Amino acid sequence: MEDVREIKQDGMDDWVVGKDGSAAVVAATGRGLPWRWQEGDLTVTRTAAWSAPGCHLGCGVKVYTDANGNFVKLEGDECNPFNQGRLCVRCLSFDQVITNEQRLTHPMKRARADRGKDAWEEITWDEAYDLICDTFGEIKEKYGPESILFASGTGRDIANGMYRMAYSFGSPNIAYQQTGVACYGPRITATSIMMGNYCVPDCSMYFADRYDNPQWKPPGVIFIWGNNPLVSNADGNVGHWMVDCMKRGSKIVVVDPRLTWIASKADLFMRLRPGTDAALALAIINVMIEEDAYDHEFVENWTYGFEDLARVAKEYTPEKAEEITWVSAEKIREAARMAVECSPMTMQWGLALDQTRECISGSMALVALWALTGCIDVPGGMVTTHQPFGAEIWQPPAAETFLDEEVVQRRIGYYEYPLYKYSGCVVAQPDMLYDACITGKPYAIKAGWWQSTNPLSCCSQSPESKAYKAIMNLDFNVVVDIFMTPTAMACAEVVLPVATWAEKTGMRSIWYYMQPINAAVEVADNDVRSDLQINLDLGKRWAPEKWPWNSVEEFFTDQMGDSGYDYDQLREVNWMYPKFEYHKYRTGKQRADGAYGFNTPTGRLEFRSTLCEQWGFESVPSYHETDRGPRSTPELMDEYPLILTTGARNWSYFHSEGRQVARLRALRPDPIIEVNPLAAEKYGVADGDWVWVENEYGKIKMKAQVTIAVPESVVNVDHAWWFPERNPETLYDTFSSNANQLVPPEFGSTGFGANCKSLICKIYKLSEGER
Ligand SMILES: Nc1nc2c(c(=O)[nH]1)N[C@H]1C(S)=C(S)[C@@H](COP(=O)(O)OP(=O)(O)OC[C@H]3O[C@@H](n4cnc5c(=O)[nH]c(N)nc54)[C@H](O)[C@@H]3O)O[C@H]1N2
Ligand SMILES: Nc1nc2c(c(=O)[nH]1)N[C@H]1C(S)=C(S)[C@@H](COP(=O)(O)OP(=O)(O)OC[C@H]3O[C@@H](n4cnc5c(=O)[nH]c(N)nc54)[C@H](O)[C@@H]3O)O[C@H]1N2
Ligand code: SF4
Ligand SMILES: [Mo]
Repeated sequence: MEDVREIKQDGMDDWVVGKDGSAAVVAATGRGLPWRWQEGDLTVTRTAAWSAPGCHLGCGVKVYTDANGNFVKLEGDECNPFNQGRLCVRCLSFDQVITNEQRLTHPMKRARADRGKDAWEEITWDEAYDLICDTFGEIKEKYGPESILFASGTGRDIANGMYRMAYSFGSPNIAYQQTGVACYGPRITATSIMMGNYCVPDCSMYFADRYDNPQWKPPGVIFIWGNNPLVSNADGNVGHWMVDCMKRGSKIVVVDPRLTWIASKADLFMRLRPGTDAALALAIINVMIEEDAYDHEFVENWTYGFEDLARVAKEYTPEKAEEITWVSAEKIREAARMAVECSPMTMQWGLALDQTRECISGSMALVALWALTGCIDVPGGMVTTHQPFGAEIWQPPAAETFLDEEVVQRRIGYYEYPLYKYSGCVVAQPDMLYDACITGKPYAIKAGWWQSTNPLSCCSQSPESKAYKAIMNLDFNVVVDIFMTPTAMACAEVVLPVATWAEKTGMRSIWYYMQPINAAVEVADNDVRSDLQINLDLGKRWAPEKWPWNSVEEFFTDQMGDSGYDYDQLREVNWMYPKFEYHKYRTGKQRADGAYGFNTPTGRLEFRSTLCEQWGFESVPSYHETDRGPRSTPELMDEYPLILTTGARNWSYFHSEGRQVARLRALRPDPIIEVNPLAAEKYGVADGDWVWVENEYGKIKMKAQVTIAVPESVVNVDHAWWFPERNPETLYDTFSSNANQLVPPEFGSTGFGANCKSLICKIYKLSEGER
C-alpha cells in the first residue's frame, strides 16, 4: 500500500494521493493521535458509538477499560471532528446497557408451538447456524429464495452486512416494515428524482477542521422543518451543529406544531397544523415568485419546469395558506424574505415530511423552495451528498451485483412502485410484503430474518393487525438483537445475541468521513457476536465466493473504495475526510459522466420530475389535505376534536430501545401524551393522569403531561412503548400504549408515506381500576 500513496503536507490537511492520482484528505487532527493508550490502570480506546444500541450517528467516544478488558466508563472524544466531545444522555447511559442483566447472552431456540411463551433453550452458535441453514434451505428448495424476507429497522450498523447476506442467500426481499417506508426514504427519493443526489445543510461537517475551515461560511438562515435536531440527532446530523451555527450568526426558522427547545430560540416560529407542510412551502414559494425574489441565474441556467412550479404555487397565496396551515400570512411572507435575504439559506428537515401520505410531492415542495434560493452546493447552503472515497460501507451494495436481474425484479413492489429505486433503501414495499405473508400472493413468503428491528412495538397496530398476522403466519423467524423484544417473544424460533458497538470491530462511514469502530471491551463472559460477524458466518455458508474475507478487518479494507488505505492505516489516522468541493454541478463533478449539471434526465434540477411523469406519478410539488382533520372530515371533529401527532422523539429512547436502562427510564418512566393546559381543562385531565387516547382505529393508555409545548388543538403521543418489566407472555404489554393502534396502515400513491403525524383523536381519563 505504501508505494501507491504519497503524503503531502498542505496547511491543515494531509493529502493522500491514491493510485489514480485522485486526492483524498485525511484529517490532520487525527494523524498522530493514538487509537489506544494507557492512563494509569486503565486502557483508553478511541472509537465510535453507532449501534447497538441504536443511533443514526456514531459520535466519537473514548472507552476506558480495566486490566481484564471490562468496561469502566466512557467520555466524549474531544478530538473527534464529528461531535467534538459532546455526547447525549443515551451514550452517557451506556454503562447500564453493556452490563444490563436483561441482555441476550447466548443464542436460543424455541419450538414453533411455543410462540409467545417464555420457553427458550440455550444453544451454541453452530447449532443455531445449522438450524437456520437447514430450515431456510428447505424453504428455499420448496418456495424459492424470495420466500424469505430479510428485515432491518432504521439506519443502524447493519445494512451492508445484512443486505449482502440476504443477496448471497438469493432473496431480493430486503424489508423495512413500516407502512409506506414512512421514514427518510421518501425525502431521499424526492430529492434524488429532482436533483439526482441527496442534500444536507452545510454545517462544516465535510471538513476535519470544521468551523475554522476558510472555505466554509455559516448559513444565513437555517430552516428547521419537521425535525427536532437537538433531541433526535437524526440522519447523520448532530443537533449541536445547529447551535454552533447559531453562535456564528445563523438565523433560525422553525416549522413545527410543537414548541421545541430550538423553536423557543428561533427568529421565526411557524406553528403549523400537522400535515400541512407542503401548503406552507408552496405559499413561501408563491411569495418568492410574486416578489420576484428568487435566484434568476440559477433558475434559468440550471433548472427545468419552473413554469409548472409557478403555476402550482400561484394557487397558494399566503392568505389561502393561512386558512390551511394556521400560520399567519404575515409570517409566511417573512419566511420568504428571510429565505432570500439571509443568504445562504439552508434546511434541516425531518420525519414529519415522510409521515404524510403523499410525501413525495409534498417533500418536492421543500426541495423546490431551497432550489429557488440558488443556495445549492454553496458554502453554508444545501450541499449534495456522495459516498466518501466511493466506499460502500454505509450504502449497501446493489442487488444487481449479487442477483440476476430477473430475481431482482421479483422483489415485492418492484413494478408497482419504481420510485423505491431512488430511495437509497431498496426494500420491498412493506404493506404488499405483509399481504404476501398472509395471502401467498404474488407468491408465498414463508420465513423472516429480523435483524435490528422490533416491528410489533414500532410499526404495527394490534394482534388483529395485518402486521401481527403476517409475522405470525410465517413458518420460521430469526431475530437478531441485544435484548429480548416483544417481536422476538411473539414470533421467533431462533434468537441471536449481538455485540454492542464497544465490543466489536467495525467501521463508521457517512458522506463526510470514515472512522474505525475499535473493539474496546472484551466479550469473554457473553457468547455474543457482532452483526457483521453473523452475516459473514452465514454469508460464507450460502455463497462462499461472495465472502472471500477471513476477518472483518479484511472485509473493511475491501470496503474502503478508492481511499488508497487499508483498515489498519485507517486506525492509524483515526478518521479520514474525503476532499470536498462546492459548486460541483458547475464543474462537472456532480454527475458520474463528468457532464455539467445534475444527475437527472434533463441534467437540470427538475421542478417537474421527468421520471415521475414517465411512470405516471404526480410530477410537480403539490399539497394533499391529510385524510382526517378539520378540512377533510369536519363531520368527525365533534367525536374526535383533537389533532394527533405521534412519535416526536425524546431524549431517553431510540424507538423501542432503552426501557430497561434505569437512567433513561427514570427520565421518562411512562408513555406520555402532551396536552395543552387549555385542552386539559376542557377534557377534565390533570398533569400525571392516565388517559385513553382514542380514534376510529383503536385506543391506548397514556400518561398526560400538561404542557404548552403543544397548541390547544394538538396532542402528541410517544411511539414504540413496551414494558420489559412486565410478563413476557403478554408480549410485555406492547399493544397497551402503542401509538400505532391509532394509525391506519394506509400509504400513498407512490408506495411511500403514512399519516403518522396528522390524525385525529379524543382523550378521556381512565376509570378506576382500568390501569
Ligand atoms: N406512530 C409512530 N410510529 C413510528 C414512528 C413515529 O414517528 N410514529 N417512527 C417510525 C420510524 S421513523 C422508524 S425508523 C421505526 C423504527 O423501527 P425499528 O428500527 O424497528 O426500531 P425498534 O423497534 O427500536 O427496533 C430496533 C431493535 O433493534 C435492536 N438493535 C439496536 N441496535 C442494534 C444493532 O446494532 N444490531 C442489532 N442486531 N439489533 C440492534 C434494538 O434493541 C431494538 O430491539 O419506527 C416507526 N414507528
Ligand atoms: N432520541 C431519539 N432520536 C432518534 C430516534 C428516536 O427514536 N429517539 N429515532 C431516529 C429516527 S429513525 C428518525 S426517523 C429520526 C426522526 O427525527 P425527527 O426528524 O426530528 O422527527 P420527530 O422527532 O418525529 O419529529 C420532529 C418534529 O416534527 C414535529 N412535527 C410533528 N408533526 C409535524 C408536522 O405535521 N409538520 C411539521 N413540520 N412538524 C411536525 C414534532 O413536533 C417534532 O418536534 O430520529 C432519529 N433519532
Ligand atoms: S447522538 Fe447520542 S446516542 Fe447517538 S452516538 Fe451521539 S452521543 Fe451516542
Ligand atoms: Mo426513522
